[in-house]
Amino acid sequence: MLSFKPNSNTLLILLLTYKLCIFDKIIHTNLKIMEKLKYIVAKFGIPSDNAVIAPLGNGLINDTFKVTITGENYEYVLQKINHYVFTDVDLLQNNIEIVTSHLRSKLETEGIPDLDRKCLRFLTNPETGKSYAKINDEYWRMMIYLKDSITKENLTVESAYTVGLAFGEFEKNLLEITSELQESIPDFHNMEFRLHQFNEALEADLAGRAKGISDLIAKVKKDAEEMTRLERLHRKGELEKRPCHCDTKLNNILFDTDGNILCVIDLDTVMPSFVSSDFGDFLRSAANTGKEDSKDLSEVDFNMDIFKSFAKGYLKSATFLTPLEKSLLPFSARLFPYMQAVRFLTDYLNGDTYYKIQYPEHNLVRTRAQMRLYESATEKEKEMMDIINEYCK
Ligand code: GN1
Ligand code: MG
Repeated sequence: MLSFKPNSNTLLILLLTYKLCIFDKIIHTNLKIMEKLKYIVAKFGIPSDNAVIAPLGNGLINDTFKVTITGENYEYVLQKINHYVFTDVDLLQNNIEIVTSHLRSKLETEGIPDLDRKCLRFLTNPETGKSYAKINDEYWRMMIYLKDSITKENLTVESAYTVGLAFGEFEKNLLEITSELQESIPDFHNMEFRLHQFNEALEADLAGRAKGISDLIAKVKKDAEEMTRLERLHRKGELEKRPCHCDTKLNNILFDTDGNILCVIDLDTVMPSFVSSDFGDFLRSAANTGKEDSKDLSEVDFNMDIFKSFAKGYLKSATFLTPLEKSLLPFSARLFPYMQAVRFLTDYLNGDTYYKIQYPEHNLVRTRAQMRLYESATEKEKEMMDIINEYCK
């Protein structure tokens, strides 16, 4: 009987052939993905044969691409809507259309030129007249890419003031459409609801992860009652909801190359909420001296200089705030790292079904970083209150 004994050359050739096959498969899959993306672009009436399509941004929910076509005046952003998160796409897009057309007409009245650089514009699917296309079981939308715009991951103390102005202005501009907007994710920033989801996940312990995190569970439970303050004030009729952005990350603001603010983006979660949402969630990312997912917790601290500057700008433009809303701003700066820690931990317990992760423990690492930020903001609550009182004099 013949037996096959590979020598080292044969092994090398086998390995190379294997690698080439994998490489070929990757190229083939990428080509198929590219064909699919071009097909979707064409659905919006844009000739896509020569389109160059590349991933854009680092969102945790939707998939986003930049579309460049030689000879075309505009570049575009193509986005797959995560419809497991935004389950009612019609409601979602309806909110966004109300917001963008309202903001656009305000800017027009003010005589602001070059509106496609100051306000998002979504393309219409000519077959349905809607601002999205349903392709099999996926939902896609396309908008104009703002030329020469940049996002920032880090903020200077000076620009925190202008960003504060911008978010206060954004909320103020939307006050007239309060009754027209619906919740694109019901109970999105409702702390009672998030704690309820956490308790359910803990009870079910689907991924068998509860035993390793008793320290975090204890921390969540210790402050749970205190952190549901806004819902209790709302029930008593003392605190109302207003249109908020509800995802005020720094990278949801587009700047021009000179550092001027062009426009607020990522309008998926614009909905009625407590103004704390925008104030607190912005500081959650911008006032963190570390990263949302820092492994080294000594990097994470709540930066009071950013707080001061952002609060000053925000209070200047958000002239509609009630005394109660103003007095809740320091609490908001604590609430959002806490709420995000609860949300990341819930997803960790559920086996990572909501947030995109880059490694198995990612949601746990994120939770620890957010909890550390919460603790740091808590230590500084009194100092924050003194600053707000000073600004409001
Ligand atoms: C999600 O995907 P992105 O970055 O827009 C999440 C926010 C969280 C954030 C944490 C709809 O936002 O609420 O604060 O991740 N959005 C949704 O990074 O859940
Ligand atoms: Mg978002």
